[in-house]
Amino acid sequence: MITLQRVTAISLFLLPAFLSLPSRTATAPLPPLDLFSNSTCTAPPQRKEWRTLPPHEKQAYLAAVLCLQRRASTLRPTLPGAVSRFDDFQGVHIQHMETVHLNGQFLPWHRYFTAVYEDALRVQCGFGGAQPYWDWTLDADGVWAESPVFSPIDGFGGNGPYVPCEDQPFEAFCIPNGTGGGCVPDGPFRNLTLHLGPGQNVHRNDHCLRRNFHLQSIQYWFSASEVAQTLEEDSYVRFWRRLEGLFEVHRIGLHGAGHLGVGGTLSDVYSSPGDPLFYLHHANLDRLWWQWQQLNPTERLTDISGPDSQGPTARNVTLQYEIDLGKLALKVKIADVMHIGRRALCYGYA
Ligand SMILES: [Cu+2]
Repeated sequence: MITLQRVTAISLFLLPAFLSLPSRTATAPLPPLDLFSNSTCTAPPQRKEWRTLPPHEKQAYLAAVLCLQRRASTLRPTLPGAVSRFDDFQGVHIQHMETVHLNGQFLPWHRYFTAVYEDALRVQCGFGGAQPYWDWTLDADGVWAESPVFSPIDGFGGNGPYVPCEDQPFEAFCIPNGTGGGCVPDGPFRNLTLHLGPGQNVHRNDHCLRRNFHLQSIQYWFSASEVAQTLEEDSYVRFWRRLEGLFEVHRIGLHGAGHLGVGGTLSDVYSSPGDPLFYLHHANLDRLWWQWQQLNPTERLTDISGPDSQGPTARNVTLQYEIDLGKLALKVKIADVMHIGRRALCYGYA
């Protein structure tokens, strides 16, 4: 069980140290990304599985992510520790984590969040492709560490060296029985400095990207039968609940298994988008939602439900419910993101 309270305590404990860091030059804020500015969708870009991309497309994607990590943050008034545009996305996830997980907004919110990230790679970093996804089931039967997504040459780098949980700086998000825990030692993100996190911290706190592969999560959950049974659920609520899972070892679902199977930064429920693999993992979850919708489009392109929070005053999520990405993007209604090839969105899955 991941203990969230621990991290808040750690963040408060470290706060004075953040305040003494030199501040960066402020930049004029950009308007939020507007995915409606070109709302016709005639040739939707096709999102592909990472290993099917030719080498030059992999390099183009990795270069765009590195570029986003160099672009200046525009959300510093609300995210004091953000340095880069990449941090802005991580920070918005931190700020919204508690209202967009374990509730009915989970899939639409992350669908829109990933699409806005993809849009930022294009608009701010000249990326000409589509957001790739990672079908982890292709790696679960083989040697996880040898997955093409972990390639140090044309992937995201591999596991951190072994560090026991008690020796890791952010023990609250450390999974027992992990095989790593240290900083990612190779690949394009080996020198990545994360500025926000861990946990809910949005003040400057430079640290490395960590991974801590947890093989039991993968072997148990990333099976063809778990995917098939998830797709067989007959309502949005049942499908979403099974897919998202809970933050518990025995009910982590496909979503939780990706976060915990990679571990380290990606297992931090608040600041997991610090690992660029977050977006490939969530694109694959989105692909499964889209597959599920396509099994019965008449009903499922409008099927949305579930509570909008975890508290006793929760309302029911409807198609009219607004998805809030803070100042990252304009608000849209859930109805606007139910179909990936129309309206605010414009992509497909190959
Ligand atoms: Cu999330």
